[in-house]
Amino acid sequence: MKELRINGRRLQERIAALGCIGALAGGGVCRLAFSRADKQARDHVEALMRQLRLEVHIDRIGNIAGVRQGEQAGAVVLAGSHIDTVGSAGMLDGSYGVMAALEAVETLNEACVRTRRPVAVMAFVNEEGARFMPDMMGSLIFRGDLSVEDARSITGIDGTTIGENIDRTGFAGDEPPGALPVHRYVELHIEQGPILEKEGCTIGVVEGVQGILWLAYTLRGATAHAGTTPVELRRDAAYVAGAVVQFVRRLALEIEGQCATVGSITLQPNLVNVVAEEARITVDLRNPDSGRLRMAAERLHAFVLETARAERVEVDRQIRVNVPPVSFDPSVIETVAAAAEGLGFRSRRMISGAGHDAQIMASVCRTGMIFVPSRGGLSHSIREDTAPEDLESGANVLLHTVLSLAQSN
Ligand code: HGY
Ligand code: MN
Ligand code: MN
Repeated sequence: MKELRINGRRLQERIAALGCIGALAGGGVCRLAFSRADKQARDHVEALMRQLRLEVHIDRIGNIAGVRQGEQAGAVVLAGSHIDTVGSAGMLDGSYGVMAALEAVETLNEACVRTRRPVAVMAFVNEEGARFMPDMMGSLIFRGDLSVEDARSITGIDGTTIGENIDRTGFAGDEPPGALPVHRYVELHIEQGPILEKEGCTIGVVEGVQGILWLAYTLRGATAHAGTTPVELRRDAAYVAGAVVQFVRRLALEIEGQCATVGSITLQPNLVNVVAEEARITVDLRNPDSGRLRMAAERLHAFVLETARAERVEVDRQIRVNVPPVSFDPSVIETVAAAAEGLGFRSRRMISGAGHDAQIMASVCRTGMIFVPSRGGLSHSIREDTAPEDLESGANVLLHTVLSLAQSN
C-alpha cells in the first residue's frame, strides 16, 4: 500500500467546487457558520460522502461525519476539519482538510483497500467562531463541553441566535453529538503562517496548539457634544478603546510568544460629532505558555480598569473563549512524521498558532495534525493560497497517516 497516492487533480477540482459556495464577488469566500452558504456547503459535503458510499451521520448541532466500514466495527480513525469560514476567507482554511480526507477515502475505495478499523471524515460546525462565539464550537459540543440547547441560545454578531439559524436552514441532524466513537483524530490544515514556506519545508508535523483567550469588553461612558465639551468633562468610551488597542500591541511586543489582537471595535452612537457613549471591543490573546497567557490577560485587565477609571468609564468584561495550550499525542506525531518521511517530503515539527478542532479533540482521543505551507503565510484573507503540489503532498501524508492508524492496534 506504500505506493498508494491520492488524485491531485480531483482534489483541486473538489476544493474549487466547494470554494464556489459562498464565493465573494472580488474573490475569496464567505460561509459564516449556520448561514445559508454554510448549509449549502454542508449539503455539498453530504452528497460527496454518499457518492463515496460512506454512512452519513449528522448530529443535532449539524456536525457531519461519513463513515467507511472497516474489517472490524468500533472506534473510527477520524480525519476532519471544518467548512465554515471567516467573512474574508480563502478556499483552503478548513475546507482543504475535509476535501483531502474525502479524497483519501476515494483513493482507498478505488484501490479496494479494506482497513482494519473504520475510517471516517468529519466536518465540524462553527470552527471559526467569527459569527457565533466560541470558536471550535462543533468539536466542543462533540466533546460534551457545551449542550446543543445552550448553543442554540447564543446570539451572534448580527443579533440572531444559533437556534433561529439552525431552524431556518434545516442544519440540525437527529444524532446525539459525540455518539461516534473515535480511536484517533488527525487534521490536515494549511499552516496559516510563514514558517514552512520560509524554511522550504513541505510538511509541518504539528506537536500542539497554543492557548487562546477571547475577551469581550464593553466600555460605557456618556454621549456629549464634540464641539462644546471640554476634555475634563468627557467620559469618552472611544478614547479608552483606543488606549486598549495601543496597549494590546505592547503586550505582544513585551511578552515572549505573545499574540494580541483587537479585531473588532463598535462604537455607539458612532457619529462624527458625538463623544462615544459605548465601545465594544474584542481582544484575541494567544500564547503557547499558559502562564504567560494568563499574565497577558491580567496585565490587560488592570490597564483597562485603570484607564477607564481615569475617564469615568464603566467596564464589563466577558471571557468568550478560554482554550489552554495542548500537546498532541506522541504516537500520532510519529505516525505523521513517518508518513512524511516515507513519501520523501521535507518536514519540520512545530506548534500551531491558529486554533483548530484538533485542539479540542486532543482530550477526546489520541490526536495529531499535518500542515502544508501557506503562500506568504497568509490566511483569513481572500489572498490565502497554497501551491497545488503542496496540497497534494499534504493529502498523501494524510492518506498514509490514516492508513497506518487504521491498520494498527
Ligand atoms: O482563530 C483561529 O485560530 C481559527 O482560525 N479559528
Ligand atoms: Mn481552520
Ligand atoms: Mn480559520
